[in-house]
This record gives sequence, structure tokens and C-alpha cells, in this order.
Amino acid sequence: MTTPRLTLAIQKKGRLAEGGFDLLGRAGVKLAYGRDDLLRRAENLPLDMMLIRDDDIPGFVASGVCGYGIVGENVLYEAQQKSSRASGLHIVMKLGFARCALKLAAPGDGVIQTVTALTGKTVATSYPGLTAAFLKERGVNANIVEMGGSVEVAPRMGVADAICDLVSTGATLQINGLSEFETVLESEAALIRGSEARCEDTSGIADLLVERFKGVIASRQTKYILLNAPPDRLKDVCAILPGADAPTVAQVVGRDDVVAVHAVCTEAVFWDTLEALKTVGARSILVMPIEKMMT
Ligand code: PRT
Ligand code: ZN
Repeated sequence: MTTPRLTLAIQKKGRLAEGGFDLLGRAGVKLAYGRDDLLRRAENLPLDMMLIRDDDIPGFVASGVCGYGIVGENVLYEAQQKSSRASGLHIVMKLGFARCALKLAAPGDGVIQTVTALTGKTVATSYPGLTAAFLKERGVNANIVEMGGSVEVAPRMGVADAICDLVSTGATLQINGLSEFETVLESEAALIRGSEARCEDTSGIADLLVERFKGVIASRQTKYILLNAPPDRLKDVCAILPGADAPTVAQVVGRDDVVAVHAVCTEAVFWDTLEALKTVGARSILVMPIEKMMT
């Protein structure tokens, strides 16, 4: 009997493809060499990847062509606004990359800087479903113009008074003289699946992938810290170590003025963390990445 293969829809090219293939690689998925533009096979797991535009991913998963998909929450929720078929899609887990937010913005020198000021105005967006639902919830009646791209130029072109678009650094808004005044949705990449019944025969490989993804995500932020500290400052040192559960303290051969501290820090370690450690007497501080983690 052949093992059923899980089919994962993933963006062919773009931010989600970049983050998605990086995640799969770190999770130990080896892609078989292939010339097929649409399908890539994993050589070491019963897993096939279907490479498509991100906007098509919810539809492919909802229709059962693919059991699972990696897509931005923005695209998933927009699909759910537009089609009842997509309502059966579930987020299995959030993946921690391609973070952005869908925001309302308008010319910085204009009169629109609140949601209510949009009454009777025109909003350009590639996310008409989410924008309409948000404005309806706020009781604001505005006209929505759908645009496929370059939404940020709409106010300058006289096409719209405001926009509702994805923002990550905010540089695009700034360059176009727009200032944001409301967040409609926070978004990141997510692993989605269709109905449970359809995914039953591949649940083993899905569980394995989810566990590995969790390990990769946990290890991204987690760092291993090694340092030396005076024994009487241990309490202060441990209080600064971010998210370190139970540091190990060991003797340093030939030294009684310092002990060695080893700790797994589960929260981000910044330069100011190291500076703070130094002020309480820590020296020879090493911060190392953790490659794999399984709890
Ligand atoms: O449809 P196709 O698969 O061919 O590609 P695409 O053009 O839709 O893909 P891509 O890779 O641009 O976006 C895929 C997903 O990445 C989106 O659906 C979001 O979930 C996520 N993402 C994260 C973003 C951004 N950050 C982002 N900044 N998608 C788009 N942008 C745009 C933003 O709209 C702005 O115009 O990038 C521009 C720069 O943003 P700033 O704020 O950094 O200036
Ligand atoms: Zn797209």
C-alpha cells in the first residue's frame, strides 16, 4: 500500500514563498529536483508542494485540490469574506513570518484622519471584502474601489480619498505622502487546512510537520547564552536573562571570583540585554543560536 501524500499549496514566488521554503528547509524537508513549474516533490517525506499565486491558495485548499496551504491571514480572511466555500478553512498554526497589517491611510495634510471621516468618501483597496466588513462594523458608509495593485497612488491620481492597504515598514505610505490612522487587520503567514475529513489520511505527516514547524519557530527567537559572573551578582544576572527558565551555574576551574552561567533564553536577546548584564558584573558573554529544538 502506498503512503498517502500531503499536498501543500505554497506561493510560487514572493514573500510567502521565501519564508515558506525557508521554514520547510529548516523543518528538514528536502525538495527533489524537478522541472515541473507547478508541483515540487519532497524526496524524504510524503509531501508534495503545489506552487501557485497566493491569492489562489484558499480556493485550492477549500476545493480539496490541496489538503493544506501556507498563506497570509489577509488573503485567507479576504477569501472568507468573498466566498462561502472558504468558510470551512482553518488556521492550523501561525508561522511568524510575512508579518504586516492592513491599514487605512489618507493624505497626511488632508481632513481624513479618522474612520468616521470616511463617511461618503472613496476608499481604494485590494481587500474590498475586509474593508467593507470593517467599515460596516463601524457604521461608516463609504464607497470602495477595488484595485489590483499600486493602491498607494490612488489618492494622488484622484481615484480615491483614502486607501486600505498592507503596510509593513510604512515606507511606501510615507513616500506617497499618506499617513495611517486605523488598523483593520494584523496579519502573518499561516498554515491552513480544509475540512478535517479530507485531511484524515495525511494527518500523520501533517502532525509531524506541525511539530517541526513549532520547533523551528521556537528556536528562531531562542538563544543559548554563556557568561561568567561574580557569585554575589548571580541573582541580578539571572533576573536580566530574558525568558531563561532555569540557568545552569557551574564552577570555573582555578577561579573563585566568578562562576559560569549557561541559559536558554526564550525571548529576544538584544544589545541592551548584554549591556545590562555587563553593568551587573557579567563578562565573556556569548550568545549563540539554537539550531533545533524539541520540547
Ligand atoms: O499574487 P502573487 O503570489 O504573485 O504575489 P503577491 O504580489 O500577492 O505577493 P507578495 O509576496 O507581495 O505578498 C504576499 C503576502 O506577503 C501578502 O499577502 C502578505 O500576507 C505578506 N506581506 C507582508 C506583504 C507585505 N508584508 C508588504 N509589505 N505583502 C505586501 N506588502 C506590500 C505593501 O502593500 C506595500 O505596497 O509591500 C509594499 C511595501 O510595504 P512597506 O510598508 O514596507 O513600504
Ligand atoms: Zn497575491
